[in-house]
Amino acid sequence: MRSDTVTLPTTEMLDAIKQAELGDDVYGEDPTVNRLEEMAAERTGKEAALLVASGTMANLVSLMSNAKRGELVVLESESHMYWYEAGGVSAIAGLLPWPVKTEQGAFAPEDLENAIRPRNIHFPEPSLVCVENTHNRHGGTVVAPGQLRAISDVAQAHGLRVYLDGARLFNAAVALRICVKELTKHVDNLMFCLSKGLSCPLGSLVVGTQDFIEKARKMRKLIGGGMRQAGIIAAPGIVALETMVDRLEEDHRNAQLLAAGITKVEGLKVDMERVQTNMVLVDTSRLAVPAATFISKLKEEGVLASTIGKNKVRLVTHRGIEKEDIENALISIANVTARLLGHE
Ligand code: TLP
Repeated sequence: MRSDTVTLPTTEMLDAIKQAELGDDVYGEDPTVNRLEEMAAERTGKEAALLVASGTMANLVSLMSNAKRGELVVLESESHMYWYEAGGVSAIAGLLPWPVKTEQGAFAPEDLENAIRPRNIHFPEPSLVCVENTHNRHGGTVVAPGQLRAISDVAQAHGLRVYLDGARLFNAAVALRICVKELTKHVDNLMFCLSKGLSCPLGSLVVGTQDFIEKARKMRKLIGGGMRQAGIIAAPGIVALETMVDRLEEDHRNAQLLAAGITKVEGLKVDMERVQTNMVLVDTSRLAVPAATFISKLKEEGVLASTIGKNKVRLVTHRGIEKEDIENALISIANVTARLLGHE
């Protein structure tokens, strides 16, 4: 349960890879890539899409295509782009990240308003606001359409674009039981990942206007991301969009089960309000050891988890983890915790 990125491709995906019609995508001639890009644009209600190798690359080419070097980008202070992308926002895109704190991932309109600095000779030009949905470090929390609209209203009033890191966008739509377009209509452009809950081996899609995607295509080439017979990546992506979205609900049910079980374990805490999709954040601060020690003990019991802070453990449900696995994991979690508390 370290991450939904560990999911392996289905047999149908492997068959689709074998049978994929291929061409050179840098010439725009891979029919399978073209089909996936059309599907991605259609699903999200945008004009065009671009297949890239990873979520990090999707975010990077999007930053480079939305803003010019030296400009300011407003990011959520716990966002993936700010925390986990090796500083590409400044090291490669040349932007000044302006982090803003939130309760559960969605900017409060007044906080966003305060972060957008007036146009002044001293300040970098603000050009972009980035939102993450679902929000990873907040525990897979969902940013609802109303919140996105409020964010977009503030950004628009100041002439800024809104970009969405939708690595787990389909989890958000499934959790809210709405069409994904209800979430994408409030942003200018976005990315979503095939390689997380949707179970593909790799790949992410950047989506937006025709002009934006043309620029992103050039930026992808610039950073060495132009791919040739990329249909072998696109083929499982098509299977994923056709067959893997609705099943995310099962991961969400398992996360609820897991979280509810952990709340009953003395010594551990879970904020159930944050358990909205396929993640569970566990507060281990009552144990005498850091979260890293807790997860190494869990590993000895066969349960893999990750830490996202000194006293915070992240567990992610995904395809391949069944209800019985959750029940077994709960037994291990209870045993390890009892031992650490000296109850055994
Ligand atoms: N997140 C990974 C790790 O990097 C932490 C995970 O296991 O959750 N945006 C968001 C919201 C993400 O969660 C991730 C991956 C990315 C972007 C980057 O995607 P990749 O790993 O494909 O570069």
